[in-house]
This record gives sequence, structure tokens and C-alpha cells, in this order.
Amino acid sequence: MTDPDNAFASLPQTWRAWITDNLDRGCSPLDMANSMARSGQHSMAVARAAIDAALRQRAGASVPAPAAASAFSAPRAMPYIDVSSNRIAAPDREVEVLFVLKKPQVILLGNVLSDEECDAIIAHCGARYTRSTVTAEADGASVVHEGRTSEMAFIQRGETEVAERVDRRLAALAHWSPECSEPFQLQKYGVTQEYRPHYDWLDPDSAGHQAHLARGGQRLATFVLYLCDVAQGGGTVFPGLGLEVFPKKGNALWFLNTDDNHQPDPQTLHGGAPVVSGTKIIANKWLRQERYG
Ligand SMILES: O=C(O)CCC(=O)C(=O)O
Repeated sequence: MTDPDNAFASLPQTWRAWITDNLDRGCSPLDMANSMARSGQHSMAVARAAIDAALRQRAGASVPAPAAASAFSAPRAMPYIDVSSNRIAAPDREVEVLFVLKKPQVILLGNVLSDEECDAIIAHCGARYTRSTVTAEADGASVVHEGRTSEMAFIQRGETEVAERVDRRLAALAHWSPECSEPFQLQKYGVTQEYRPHYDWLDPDSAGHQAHLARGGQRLATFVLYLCDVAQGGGTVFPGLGLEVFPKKGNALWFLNTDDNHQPDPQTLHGGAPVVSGTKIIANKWLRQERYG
């Protein structure tokens, strides 16, 4: 077990310097602990204890560790879906809870959109699709990638009543302000098109993700809205969980991308399997820590 008072002093000099440097630069203790754990050299418990000890040392605190406040003690606010009943009364619609996976949290909801709403959103985007992109790790640019072969289109806030209505519904379901979310991003997949497994969270250790993190913080949760049925293929797959969810018009898939401390959850690896027959159209909605844009 880690001795909290010694946790910083007992680290190798390189790690002590790393912690000191990052605290000097005003980095978040949570992001730092996460990076230390992901280096594979420290457990999360050791990383947190060492950062807490360094913070106490800086404050010149003479109180022993158990009495001192920890930078990690309070879980942070998270969006959540209340699945205590099999049906959820959203303000303007009754939504069904179809399945719940507890950890990582993945929830499939039925009847989130009407057929008319799905059709109206698809019609609104008409022919405005362009080849999908991903965020480059190195510089954050939007780049075409062989792992994402679909086409995409965006619906900006305030652009159309139907999207605003659905946005308000999702915000109510998730107990999260609609302002703390990205605009709808539609993805259209023809036969063979796919999005290979990836994470939705932004990587605090990636230079290219910094500008995106600065605009609204981490992506805490994802809604994937299925806007049409697909004849064959096109499931949303979670390879590490052995889970595949098939598109059904009006359903919405929800998953949390982080833990309660807003740290990326590596169990959330997921992708869009190739469409075998038909066309798949989804709308993504990402919930951020803070006001977006
Ligand atoms: O196509 C899907 O089912 C998942 C899409 C996805 O993961 C994404 O666009 O980030």
C-alpha cells in the first residue's frame, strides 16, 4: 500500500521533476495522474498519492495526508440517463430502455426519434455530405483516413427546428445542458463503408487534441442516433466488449467515454462495421465538459 506522505519523495527523480514541471505549468492533477498511469510505470493509486503529496509539499502543509484534502476526492458532475424504469418520460416523448451494460456504461434506447423526425433530419442534409475526416494526432487538423470511409455532414445549432427539438430531448435524457454539446454530426455509409475501432474521447497527451480540448473540454458521453434501418451489416461494434448493436430507425445508443473523474476510459473502443447491404445514416451527438464553441 502507498504511504501517502512518502508517495512523492519515493518516486524516481525524473518523475518528481515531471510532476513539479507540470504543476508549474498549471496542468490538471487528474490529467497528470492519468498520464502517469498510462505510462505503465505507476498504478493510478500511486500516481494520485504522489501528486497529492507534491501539492501538499507546495502548500507547505504540515497536516498529515489523511486529514488533507485530495485533488482527486470529489467525483465530478457527469451526464446520466435514469434507467430506474423501463420507460423514460422525456419532455415530449416516451423512450424505451432496451438494454444497459453497466461498465463501461452502454445503453440502448428505443423510440428516441419518430420516423418523421429521422426523415426530416436526413432530408435537411440533402446532398451536403463530404468525405469523413478524423482529427490528426500531430496537429489536430481534420484529415481523410483510410479507417473512416463514410461521408459526413453537420447541422449547426439553430439551423432547423427538428434538430433543435431532438437536441432538447437528448439534453433532458442526459441531464446535461444542450450548450455543453457539439452540433449534430451525420455520418452516411454506403456498402463496404465503415469506421474502424477508435475512441471518441480526446487524448490529453496528444498535441493534436489540445485545441479541441480547449473548446469545451473532454467528450464525456456519446449519443449515436440511428436515422434509418440497414438491410445488412453496419452495426456499432465494441470489440473489447464482444458487443454489436444493429441500427434501427429512431433508436439511440449512448455510452460514457470517461470515468467519474472525466478521465478517458480505454474500454470504450468502438467502431461502425462495414455496411453489407443498404445505406446507414446516423447522427452523432457528443456531450462535453463545458460550453462548446
Ligand atoms: O457508425 C457507427 O455506428 C459508430 C460511429 C462512430 O463511432 C463515430 O462516428 O464516432
